[in-house]
Amino acid sequence: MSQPTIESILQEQRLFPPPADLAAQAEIKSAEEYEQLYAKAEADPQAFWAELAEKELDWFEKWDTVLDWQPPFAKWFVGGKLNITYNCLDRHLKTWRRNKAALIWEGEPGDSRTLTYAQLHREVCQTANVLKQLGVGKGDRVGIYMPMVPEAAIAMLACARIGAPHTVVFGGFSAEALKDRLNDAEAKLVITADGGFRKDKAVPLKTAVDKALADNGVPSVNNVLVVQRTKADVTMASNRDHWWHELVPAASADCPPEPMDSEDMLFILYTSGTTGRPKGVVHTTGGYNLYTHMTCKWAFDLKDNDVYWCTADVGWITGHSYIVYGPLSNGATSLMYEGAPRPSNPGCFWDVVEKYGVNIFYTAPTAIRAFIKLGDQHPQARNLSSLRILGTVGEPINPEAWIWYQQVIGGGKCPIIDTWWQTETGGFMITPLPGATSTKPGSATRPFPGILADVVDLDGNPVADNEGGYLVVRHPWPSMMRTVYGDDDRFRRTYWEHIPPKDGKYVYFAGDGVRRDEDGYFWIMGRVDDVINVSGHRLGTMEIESALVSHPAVAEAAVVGRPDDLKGEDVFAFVTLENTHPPSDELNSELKQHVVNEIGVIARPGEIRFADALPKTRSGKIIRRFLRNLASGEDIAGDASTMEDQSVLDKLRQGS
Ligand code: 6R9
Repeated sequence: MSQPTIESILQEQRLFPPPADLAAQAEIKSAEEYEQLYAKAEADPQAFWAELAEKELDWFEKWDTVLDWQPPFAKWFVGGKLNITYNCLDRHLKTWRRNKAALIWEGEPGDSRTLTYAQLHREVCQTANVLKQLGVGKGDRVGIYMPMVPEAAIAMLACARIGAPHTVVFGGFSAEALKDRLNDAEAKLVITADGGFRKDKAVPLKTAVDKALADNGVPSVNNVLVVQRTKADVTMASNRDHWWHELVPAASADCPPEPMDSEDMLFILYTSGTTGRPKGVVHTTGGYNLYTHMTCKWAFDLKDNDVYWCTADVGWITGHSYIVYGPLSNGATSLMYEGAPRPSNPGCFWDVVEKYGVNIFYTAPTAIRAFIKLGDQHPQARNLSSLRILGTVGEPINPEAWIWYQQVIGGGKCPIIDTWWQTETGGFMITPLPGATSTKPGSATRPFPGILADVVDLDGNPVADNEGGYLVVRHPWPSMMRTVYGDDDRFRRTYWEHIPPKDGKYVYFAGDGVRRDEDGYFWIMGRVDDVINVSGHRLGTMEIESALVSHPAVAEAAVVGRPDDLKGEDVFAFVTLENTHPPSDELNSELKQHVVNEIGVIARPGEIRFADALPKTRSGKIIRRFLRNLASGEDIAGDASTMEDQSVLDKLRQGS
């Protein structure tokens, strides 16, 4: 791993205090209040979380032990019983929120649907009963491969209702990638749709499921439940495939929530790591419910009459925590949008903000940069005055994009909530609180109360202010991942042994480089491992390399990230070919398409460069540092004397 480099954000000095009127009505009203909460949580994290768990969630049975910490394995609220769907649905039915909009959905073609808490509860219960009819029971895993339609959220909640962990696979993943994930989770059933609408096209999904399941590709799957969305022609296998619209409306709406142990698995979500195989990140029930609830409540300062819109896809952790579980647990109105800005409607996001009077808007820096490019005329032609709070997530936001977001979208009056967190952390870890934290463009600011974030070197020693280091967390928190599904050892190695424990104290290694300034603000500098971040999507370089070498023409491949104005980073691949296959433009395009088939469109390389050989150390390791330099058109940095064959570099340079 290389020491992270400090980039231009170092110079950013501007400070934006919380708007006074917003602070006066906020959950956490001042910097002092934040400091007090932080100090209280730091002094006794268990008491801090127990008090909130008691106050904010409904439990069927109370826990005996707040935290059982046997590093690196944590259990929260041990012995407690609850069901997250009770907290997200049933408890609101006893109040005026019964008829409040839980989900507002806008389809890309302009169709829309609103589900009140009572309606959502009913459909979740019916779907849960269908899952039971199809043989799914507590503990069985269910795959979800869906477009952004209400049924995606309903499917997740229906699984949680009966205690069947879901594993949502982003609809942009290919049949191959879907198959790997379903097999790893040994899913018993898959919920999908014929397709979904995106950028004026009907994108097929069911065909990918058919492909993944063909020739007994996923032996554990017995049934497929299919939502009809695009009305595309699909093949329905008898005895295996069932239409949602035939089974769900006919099912009973009576389905009591399964009492779950606080530590029962809620879901598995696959994410990229440093090896070729994606990791199944395991989250459990009680701690995840509490933490997504609290972070959503305090960082977005949810008010009961707010319309809250997170633009993520439910296939990512952001969709899980901040479209579905966090907002619904708070009784909020969560908006889901199926589409994306497209040439025929570059202002579609702002139409949605205006149409529903969105108050809280949460998106990614890559989207913000795309909006800047599309031009100010689109947001300016709409009334965005309802907006009160703006959030961002997924990658470091450059100060220019931050300021544009604050000025052009927020009209200079909305705090920018830059939330740093990960699939593994379950919820926001470092984030401003809108009424309490003065923001600095490009900084995720301060840790959430209860999160003991720190900056250390590779030996675990503290790093001075303003010096780059590794981001770690010193104390377990309720929504931390519990393990890598089926691989405790990988969990331990990846997150808890990079930085050696000191005096028996383990620290969580996030994989990000960071700098903390003199005010205690964190400036995330990006990944320090072989993970690249393309448009906020996490991709393992090894995953893409494995995909490339699975093609018969490829002898060896090395993938690095290249800085990209729009996407943050782009995939750049160096490939050496078998001598049976001469280089050609056709082969170059074929290899790009091969990666799309193996992983999905999000992993498509921006550039593939053919090389005679790759730069390697004497022990045979590819020197990615040099390739990163070459990909971004920089001079080769550092000492090349450890290289086995110096002429390789000269050739690669000439190629560029
Ligand atoms: C929620 C999510 C996690 C990685 C993380 C980091 C990057 C996320 C960020 C950010 C800078 C932010 N990241 N939020 N970097 N500022 N506000 O994105 O989860 O897909 O697991 O990605 O994304 O590098 O380590 P995930």
